[in-house]
Amino acid sequence: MAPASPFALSKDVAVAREAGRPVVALESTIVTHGMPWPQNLAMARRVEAIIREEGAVPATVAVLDGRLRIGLEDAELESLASVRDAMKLSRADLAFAVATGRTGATTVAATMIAAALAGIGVFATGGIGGVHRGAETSFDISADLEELARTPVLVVCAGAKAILDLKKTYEVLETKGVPVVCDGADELPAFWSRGSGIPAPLRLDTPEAIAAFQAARETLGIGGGMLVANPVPEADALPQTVVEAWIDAALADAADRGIAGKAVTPFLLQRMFELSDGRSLTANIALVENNARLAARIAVAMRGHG
Ligand code: PSU
Ligand code: MN
Repeated sequence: MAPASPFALSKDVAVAREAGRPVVALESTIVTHGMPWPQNLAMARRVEAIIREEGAVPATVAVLDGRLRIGLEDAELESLASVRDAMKLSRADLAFAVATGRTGATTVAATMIAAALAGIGVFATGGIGGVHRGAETSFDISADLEELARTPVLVVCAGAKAILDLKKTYEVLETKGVPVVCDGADELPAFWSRGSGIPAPLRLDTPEAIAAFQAARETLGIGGGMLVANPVPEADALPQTVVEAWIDAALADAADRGIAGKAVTPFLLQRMFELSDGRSLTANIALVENNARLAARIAVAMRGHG
C-alpha cells in the first residue's frame, strides 16, 4: 500500500494539477489573524474569484483538524474565517498542528512549504513578514525571510508590511540571495503606500517577463524563492506620512502591552485598523486582490516556460 499523502488537495486543485493548469496558492493567516470578521471572509472569497477570472485555480492552504489542506471548499473557508482559536502556523509548528490534530492558518512561510510539496510555484499574499523595527534588541525576524531563501515558490506581495524595518528586511533578502522584483515601478512599495524610498533591486513590467526570469533561475539551478513586489493600486493607496504616524502609535501600544513573538504582527495590524478608522483594512483588501490578479497572470505565463 502506498504511504498516505502528507497533504490533501481539493478536487479543483487536484484536477488542475493533473491537467497541468495554472494554480495559485493563498495563505490563511491573513484570514484568521490579519483581518476582522466578516471582511476577512469576503476578501478570501473575492481573491479566489479573481484568480479564477484570470484562468487559474486558487489553492487556499490551512491545517484543518490535523490535515494539511491545499484548496478549501467554500464552507471550510467560511468556518476557518469565523473560528476564534486557529493557530498561526509557520515552519516551526506546521507539523505540530498536523501531529496534534489542531486547526491552524498558514503564514507565508508555511504556505510556501505546502505549495512546494504540491508542486505549486506561485503564491499571492498581502505583505510578507520581515525584520521588525528594533530587531537589534528583540531579535524578531520573520521566518518568512528564511523560507524565501530555501523554498522554490514565487511570492507576490505589496512589499514587506510597513510596520517592519523595510531597509533591514530588504538587506536580509539580498544577503540570502532572494531576488526582489518590483512590478512596474522603480521604487519598492510599502504595503499600504506605493513608495518606500527604497529603490527596487530589480524591475520587470509584465507577467511574461517575470515568468521568464523564474524559468531562467530554474534552468540555472539557483533554487529558493523569489519575491515580486506589486504596489497597491493608486486609488486605494494611503500616504506614507499618514501611515507612519499610525505605525508609531501602534508600535508604542505594542511596547506598552509587552506584545511579543507571534502576536506582534496581528496586534499591529489590528491597531492600524483602529487608528486609521478602517482605512488600513480597505487598502489591505485592495492590495491583496491586486496581488492575486498578478499572481494568476504569472502562473498562466509560466505555462509557456514549463
Ligand atoms: N499579509 C497581510 N496580512 C497578514 C499577513 C500577510 O496582508 O496578516 C501574515 C502572513 O501570514 C505573514 C505573517 O507570513 O503575516 C507574518 O507574521 P510574522 O511577522 O509573525 O512572521
Ligand atoms: Mn516574529
